Amino acid sequence: MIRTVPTTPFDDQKPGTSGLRKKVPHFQQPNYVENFVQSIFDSLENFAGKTLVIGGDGRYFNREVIQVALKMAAANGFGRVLVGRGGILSTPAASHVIRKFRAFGGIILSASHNPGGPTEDFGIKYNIGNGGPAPEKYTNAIYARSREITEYRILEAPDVDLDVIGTTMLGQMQVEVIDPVADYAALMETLFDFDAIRAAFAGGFRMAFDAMSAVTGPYATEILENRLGAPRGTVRNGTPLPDFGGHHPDPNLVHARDLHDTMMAADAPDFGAASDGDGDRNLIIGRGIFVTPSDSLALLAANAHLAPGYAAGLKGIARSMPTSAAADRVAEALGIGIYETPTGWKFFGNLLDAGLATICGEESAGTGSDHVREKDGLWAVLLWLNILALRKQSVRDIVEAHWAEHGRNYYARHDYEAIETAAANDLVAALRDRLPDLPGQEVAGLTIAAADDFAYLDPVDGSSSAHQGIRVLFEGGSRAVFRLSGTGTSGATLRVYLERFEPDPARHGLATAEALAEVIAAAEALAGIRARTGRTQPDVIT
Ligand code: VG1
Ligand code: CO
Repeated sequence: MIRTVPTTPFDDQKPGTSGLRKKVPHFQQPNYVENFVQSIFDSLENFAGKTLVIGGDGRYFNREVIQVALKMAAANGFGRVLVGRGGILSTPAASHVIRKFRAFGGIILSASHNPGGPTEDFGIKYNIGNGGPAPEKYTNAIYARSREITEYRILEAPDVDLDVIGTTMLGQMQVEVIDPVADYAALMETLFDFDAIRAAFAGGFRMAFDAMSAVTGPYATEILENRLGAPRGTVRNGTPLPDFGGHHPDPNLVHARDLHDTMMAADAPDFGAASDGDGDRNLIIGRGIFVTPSDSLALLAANAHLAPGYAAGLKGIARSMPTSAAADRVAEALGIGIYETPTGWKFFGNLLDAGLATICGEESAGTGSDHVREKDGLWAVLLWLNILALRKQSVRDIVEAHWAEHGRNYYARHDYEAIETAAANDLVAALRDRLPDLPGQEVAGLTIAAADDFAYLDPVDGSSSAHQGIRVLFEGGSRAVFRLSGTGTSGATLRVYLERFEPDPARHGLATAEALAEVIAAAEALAGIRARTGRTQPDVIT
């Protein structure tokens, strides 16, 4: 029986950079999940009888929300739902399943790199039929609907058994529990030279992959160990846990410290990698060398033709605005387009659909291509493996040769987490007010060439997005960018992105902090971070 349940709106269901993210107890308030899911359905049209994909990163509360979403999909008239076994689908795998089965859309349950558990984070995101995160016109409509919702519809039925592959009926709706790994693994085989990678492992190539007790474990084990022949144990922390073992499933040098230490040791493997809670991010470390995500994007773009899926070359490269300009130099060298978008994967979808870009990336350890419409952690790892297997050089040699050819973009991001929201807003507002006066000024020995509040005009659909980050460009190509996070769940997080371009190979061996010292000082002088936030240093440097 379908029940129509009266409800009252919540005023805080505005999706952020990547869906709605809150603490679990917040989501557990009566009707909180139901309101948001109904708001998604209410803002969509013509989905009666169509297919929806549902899956999540396996974190605490995943199964409960999947049951609610299934019963609400049935009550709202979907014809079929594909759901990953155990409620599991990595974000890129969900994107692929939406595309492969030509689904109407998908609901992905994840708070990505944020911690999980009864008092930690949860999230809900809607993806459209191209497999990508809903663009702003959808998320704005969902939010508007959530402000005026008065009722939701749900089927009264027993829970669906999510642990058995097969098809059952939920009212009039078919529920297919699918293998979460199979379709994705098959896709990877079409893109990369599995024979070459297999030969490398057989020849003694060693790798460490840290799945961080998150969703990528089963995918990495199947692809790296079962299909590519990497020795058992190559995948560490490969079993997804609802609380990620109490860790932040964030693949950076702070939270993936063990992997970092492994890779800096004298007997380090040839290649180290990690992925995040929902499997869309990647961390790349060679023996003794960390590769910044911005450099990784540039290197992957420059070498992608070595993989069968990209042998025909790239149509273009897209990067988020705060990502370093290393990829721009590759695009220039290849004679292809480069696109600069606001932060968040939802802005890449149109460029990929229109065939303007083939590879996209963000400084936050997200890289991907037109094979799906999400960033894809394991994809980046496999492309690296493909390149390493064919070039037969170390990560360090490949990276240093790249710098010698294109110059080096020294880069770091400083995060100030859980600061007071008002202080964070004031800091950005004060910078914004000063923008017109900044050009020509000298700060900490650097001269400001230009400064603006980044706005994006989508070249495909003409939509615009303002206030996407304060950019301060210095003479000589250095840059500081300031923006507030749209994925945090407590207070505000200030992100300061710092970059310096160094063309001279004789100066490519500096420590990042040393190379960026002037830009860091200039950023502090401009924004007054210490005085405004009370913090003397960032919580996380990536
Ligand atoms: C962060 C990153 C951004 C990324 C987003 C979602 O957003 O900076 O690059 O697209 O997370 O990634 P923000 O607004 O907190 O800076 V994930 O892996 O959390 O889905
Ligand atoms: Co993620």
